[in-house]
Amino acid sequence: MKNYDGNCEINLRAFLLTTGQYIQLGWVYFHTSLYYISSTKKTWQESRDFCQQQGADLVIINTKEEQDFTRQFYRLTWLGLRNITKRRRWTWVDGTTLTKSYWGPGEPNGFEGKIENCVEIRFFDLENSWNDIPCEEQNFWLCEKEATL
Ligand SMILES: [Ca+2]
Ligand SMILES: [Ca+2]
Repeated sequence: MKNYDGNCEINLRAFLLTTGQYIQLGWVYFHTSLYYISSTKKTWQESRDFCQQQGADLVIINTKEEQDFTRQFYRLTWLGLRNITKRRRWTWVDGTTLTKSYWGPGEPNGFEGKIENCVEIRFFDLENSWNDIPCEEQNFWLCEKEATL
C-alpha cells in the first residue's frame, strides 16, 4: 500500500537515480536542470542530435541566472536558439519564440552578408553574450535536461 509519503519517497528515489546517472556521465546540476558541456565541436544540428540522443536538448535560457551560468565555461557554445523563417524570427528548440534576449554588441548582424541562423555564446565577459553565426560552423555545445521532482 502506498500512502502520500510513500509516493514522495519513490519520486525522490527515481529523481536521485536519474540525476545520479547523468552526473556520473559528466553532467552538472544547476537550479532545476542537468547540463552537459561538450569537449568537442560539432555543427548546430549535430550538437542537437547529440543532446536528443541523451534525452535532452540544446540549452534554453529561461532566466538571468541560467544566462550567467552558460557564460562560465569560456567556450564558444551553441544555444538551443535558431532562426527558422526568412523574417529572422528567433525560436527556441521547444518551439517558443524569443522574448528576453542577450545579444552581444551589434548582434544579431548576419556578418558580411552571411546567413547566420544559429546562436552561440561568444562574448563570455558580457552579460549580453550572444552572437548569430552560420549553423554549419563547428562549436562546443550545451545540453539541458529538466530535472524536477
Ligand atoms: Ca533552461
Ligand atoms: Ca553575428
